[in-house]
Amino acid sequence: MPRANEEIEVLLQEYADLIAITGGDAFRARSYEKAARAIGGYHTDVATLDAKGLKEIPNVGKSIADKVSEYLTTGQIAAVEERRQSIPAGVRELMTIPMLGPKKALLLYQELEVASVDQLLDAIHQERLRDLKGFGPKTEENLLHGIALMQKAGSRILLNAATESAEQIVAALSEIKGCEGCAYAGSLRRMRETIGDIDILVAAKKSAPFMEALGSLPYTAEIIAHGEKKTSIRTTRGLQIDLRVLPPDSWGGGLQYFTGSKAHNIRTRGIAVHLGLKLSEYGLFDAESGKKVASRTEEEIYERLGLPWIAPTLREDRGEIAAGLRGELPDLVMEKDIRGDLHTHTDLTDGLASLEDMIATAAERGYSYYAVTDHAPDLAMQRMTREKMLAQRKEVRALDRRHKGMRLLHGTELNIGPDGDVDWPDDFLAGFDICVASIHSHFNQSRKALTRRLIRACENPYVAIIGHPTTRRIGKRPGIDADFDAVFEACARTGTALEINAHPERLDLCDEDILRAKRYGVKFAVNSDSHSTTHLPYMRYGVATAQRGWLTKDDIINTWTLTRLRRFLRPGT
Ligand code: DGT
Ligand code: CA
Ligand code: CA
Ligand code: ZN
Repeated sequence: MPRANEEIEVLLQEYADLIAITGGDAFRARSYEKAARAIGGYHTDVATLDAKGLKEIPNVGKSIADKVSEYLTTGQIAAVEERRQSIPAGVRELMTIPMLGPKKALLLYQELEVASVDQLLDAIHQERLRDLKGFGPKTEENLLHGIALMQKAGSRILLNAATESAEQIVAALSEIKGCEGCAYAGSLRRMRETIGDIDILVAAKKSAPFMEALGSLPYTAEIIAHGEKKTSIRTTRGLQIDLRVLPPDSWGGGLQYFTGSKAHNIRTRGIAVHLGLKLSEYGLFDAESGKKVASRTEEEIYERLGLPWIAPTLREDRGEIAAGLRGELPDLVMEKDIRGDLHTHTDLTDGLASLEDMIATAAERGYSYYAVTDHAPDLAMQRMTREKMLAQRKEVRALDRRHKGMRLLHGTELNIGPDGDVDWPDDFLAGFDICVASIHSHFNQSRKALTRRLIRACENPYVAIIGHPTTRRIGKRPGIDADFDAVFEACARTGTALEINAHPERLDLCDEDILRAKRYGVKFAVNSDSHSTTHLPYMRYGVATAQRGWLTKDDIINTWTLTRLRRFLRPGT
């Protein structure tokens, strides 16, 4: 079900890790890593490309193109298989611990014969790491934290991976004769940031054809349970899918029940009991006579409970029932309300696509404005200079004249330094249409220092948006420890927007932080932070996260008209 691009990305990344772990050439490891990312983010399915087409992918030369072809014909890459032989699988597992690099993993294996996460935990508790060079008490603490983070993420998968799989399954099952309705429910319909398993519902009179079909999909690895009402499978990627077939007349009841959350359902069932009704997966019934009251649609069911229909993204028992009873549910922002993306990159820094390609793809999305915000020089790897920025601005202005329907903004993503300073002095910042500022280093400063740093960035009159405010990476890196209430207060006071970074690995701010920030009167910007044309559609995950934070159009600056947006970006002009 994933594109070959993603499978190859995973494999080449593993190859890069294995090269690094076996002490191979760091430059070589890096070049595989770059190629992995380039292939993963490439706009065309590599399975459709010939050797020449493969070499047109950035960072892909002959040797890597050959490996890709080999994978496409044989399903594996011999060089990767060979490297796998020389390193126990457990050592590779060590590398998946956030904050543990290949060098340390190899050292642990060679010096202490640690070859699994469990063995590492033992070694930490026995304080055996203390004798190793480069492993202090602080490292132990970081490792324990990293392991906890990894175990918490467990087998939950990211929202985009789950969405892509679920949409393919829904499409396949919808084709089957007798299908009167098909949708995904559960945490995925609520668009939670990670998904435990995918719950698919079908409305049909006969269940067998759907159960059969699920079991024989090309990516089904194992059938966990097979029954008349429910079938569960595990995909080749280890993801569990539960399929339930409902009588068409119970569609609304089933959808409401299996969308959850459990906490929301406990509330709705409570209301039903108060009204002398009973709510189940088959619908709403009179408690005494057992007569059916409503079951065909969710709308009917909520209506009979005295509630308006509640958007799935709100169904987390965070006050949505009370708000619904009062008729005060928020008029949630929708993806179509987004008029533009305000944080994107090109291949001038670490993006994979050219300025022209990014802009052309953005225009296809129907945006009325679009900001290019490449990295500023303090992120040294990016080798940015004033000259490069000014040259890019010229190009942006020229392209702006060519794109009739979409206005282009020239911006940058500044780095918030350890003291809260940013890369360039005011006179140079004044030349940008928009400045996003983000933390990219020194994540482990004290809480006080991190808080002060963010607040100083807000106080910079040229900084309009704080990018990925907590810097977390889901399942990989925790967010920084700052006093965010103080930061939210500063954002409201200085008119600085907080980003809702839509990248599925970030979703930063997260739903709960958004709810908290909104109480301070903060404005938000939902941005894709695209590094490839294939990332622009991530916007939908950012919008879903904004919905989970109860946001309306008015809360989000990139739903505003350009005139209103410009006034926000440059107050007083
Ligand atoms: P997940 O899969 O961990 O990401 O989270 P969900 O919310 O998809 O949970 P899951 O797959 O266990 O169940 C799907 C929905 O079915 C859940 O949101 C509510 C409903 N549900 C499942 N089991 C129960 C239950 O015992 N009681 C109630 N009230 N609802 C349940
Ligand atoms: Ca689920
Ligand atoms: Ca489930
Ligand atoms: Zn960034």
